Amino acid sequence: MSFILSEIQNGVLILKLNRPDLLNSFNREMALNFQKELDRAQNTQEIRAVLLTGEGRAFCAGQDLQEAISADGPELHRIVKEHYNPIIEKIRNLRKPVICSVNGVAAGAGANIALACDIVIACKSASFIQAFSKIGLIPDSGGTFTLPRLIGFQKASALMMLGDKILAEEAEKMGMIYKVEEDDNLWTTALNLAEKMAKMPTKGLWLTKLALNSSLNNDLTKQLDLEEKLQTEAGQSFDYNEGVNAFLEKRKPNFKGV
Ligand code: T3D
Repeated sequence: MSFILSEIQNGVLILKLNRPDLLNSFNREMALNFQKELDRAQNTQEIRAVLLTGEGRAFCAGQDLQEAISADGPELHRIVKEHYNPIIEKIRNLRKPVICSVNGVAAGAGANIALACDIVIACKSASFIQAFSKIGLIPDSGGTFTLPRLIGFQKASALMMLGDKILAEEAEKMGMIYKVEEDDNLWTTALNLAEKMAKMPTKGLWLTKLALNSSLNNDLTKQLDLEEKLQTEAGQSFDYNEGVNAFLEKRKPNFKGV
């Protein structure tokens, strides 16, 4: 049984974390398989969006703590360097939108992987826990970068130090995630959203993501220069031409992601 279930549907690569008995916590094999799937998404033209979720009642409980303390498991610095850091880099640098459908608890690295995605929706019963402080660790998987930028420094430091459980509706209110759905509707909503995005001008979405990534560090002048450069690139795409012509001809556009 693979720890990552994957299938392509209508241009969407659906990835399901699949260790439900252990709340989809990550061991090495699962982390490396996940990285391979993200590489596949990057290198396959047919894939225009990625949808990430968890099997069973949880989204992901972070690192498999059994593996972390096992004498023959990978050392802690390798877990961070070889498992989580590449996952976060690959999500942020993926030239396709990544939608995360949080179907239950997202704890530790599981929470921060979800928050690294481009759009995060969660069901009402889902929750987010920066669980690291409870076991003497610091938040990894980009959490110390992402969370203060999403919800502000003060809230982020409190959540990271206290390890409070934040329910989905509260997470939405504080800007941690995009939207909350009723439990029964989550999957349909997430899949519809991913399929819709896969039909959009995905090259433009990638350039938007690139600009957003850089906006986290650039000053205004640098960001304006970058927008000029990326807008020029977007303006040379097939999709821009198609989008404008479809608008003027009053027809539906047929975007190709190039
Ligand atoms: O080396 C390093 O660790 C570096 C990497 C760090 C990255 C990290 O992610 S550190 C943070 C690791 N994660 C956690 O600390 C979360 C641990 N889990 C929990 O706190 C709770 O399980 C939850 C709050 C997520 C859910 O609670 P609950 O009551 O719904 O479920 P449960 O009963 O605690 O868990 C169900 C089973 O999953 C249980 O196994 P059992 O008793 O049925 O055999 C539990 O042990 C197992 N499980 C849950 N999380 C993990 C896990 N097993 C291994 N590792 C886990 N992270």
